[in-house]
Amino acid sequence: MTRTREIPVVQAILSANEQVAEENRRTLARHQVFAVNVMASPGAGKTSLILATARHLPANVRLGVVEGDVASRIDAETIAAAGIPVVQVNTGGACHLDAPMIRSALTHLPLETVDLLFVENVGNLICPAEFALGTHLNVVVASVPEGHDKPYKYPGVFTRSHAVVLNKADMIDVFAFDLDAFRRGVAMVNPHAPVFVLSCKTDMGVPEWVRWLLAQKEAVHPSTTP
Ligand SMILES: Nc1nc2c(ncn2[C@@H]2O[C@H](COP(=O)(O)OP(=O)(O)O)[C@@H](O)[C@H]2O)c(=O)[nH]1
Ligand SMILES: [Mg+2]
Repeated sequence: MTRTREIPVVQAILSANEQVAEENRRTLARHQVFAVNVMASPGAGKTSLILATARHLPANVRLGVVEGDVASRIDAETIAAAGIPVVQVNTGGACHLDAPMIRSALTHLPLETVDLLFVENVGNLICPAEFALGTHLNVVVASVPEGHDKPYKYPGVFTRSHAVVLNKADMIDVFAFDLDAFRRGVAMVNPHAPVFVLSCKTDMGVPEWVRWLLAQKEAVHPSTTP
C-alpha cells in the first residue's frame, strides 16, 4: 500500500526536472550556446579540464561556466581569475545539479556572448547522471589515481556519457594504471564513447579532446565568426 503511493511521487519529481531541462534546452538554443555537463568524482580534474580546454580554444569560441558545488566559491573564483564568465551554484547539500538550478544560473550569465558553456557538476559518480540539465553533452572525467576499475564499479555515469576523459595521464606509471582494463570497462558499458587520455598538467592529449569537442559544437551550432 505504502509502495504504490510512493511511486507516483518519484515519477512526478523526475518529470518536473525533465520539463525544466527542456526549457533550458530552448534557452540555450535561442542564444546558440552549446552546453556540456562535466561529471566526475571530487578531485578528478573537472575544473582543470575546463581551464585546459580554455587554453586550447580558438579565440572565436567564447566560454562560460556554471560551477556546481555543495558549498564554497573556490572553483568559481578560479574560473573567474582566468577571465571566464562564471556562476557558482551551491546545492546546500544536494549531491548533484538539477535542471531548475541550471535555469536559475543561466539568468546570471551573458548568454549572448557565450558559445560554449561548461557545467561542472557536483563531485559524485552516481547521482549527477540521473538528472537531465538540458545540456547537449554529458562527459565523465575519470582520473588515474582513482584506479582503472571505475567504469566497472560506476557503470551508470559511463553509460550516460557521450565521451570519457581519463585525466592525470602523467601519473599512469606512478599508479601502475592498467589503461587496457580501463578501456575494456568503458567499451563494455558504452562501446561508442570516445576515450580521451590526457593530462591537464602537461596538456598532453588536450588538443585531441578540444578538436572532438569543437566538432560536436559545430554540428549543433556552427561558428558564424572566423
Ligand atoms: N598530476 C596531475 N594532477 C592534476 C591533473 N589535473 C588536475 N590535477 C590536480 O588534481 C587536483 C584536483 O583538480 P580539480 O580540477 O580541482 O578537480 P575537480 O574537483 O574535479 O574540479 C588539483 O590539485 C589539480 O592540480 C593532471 O592532469 N595531472
Ligand atoms: Mg572543481
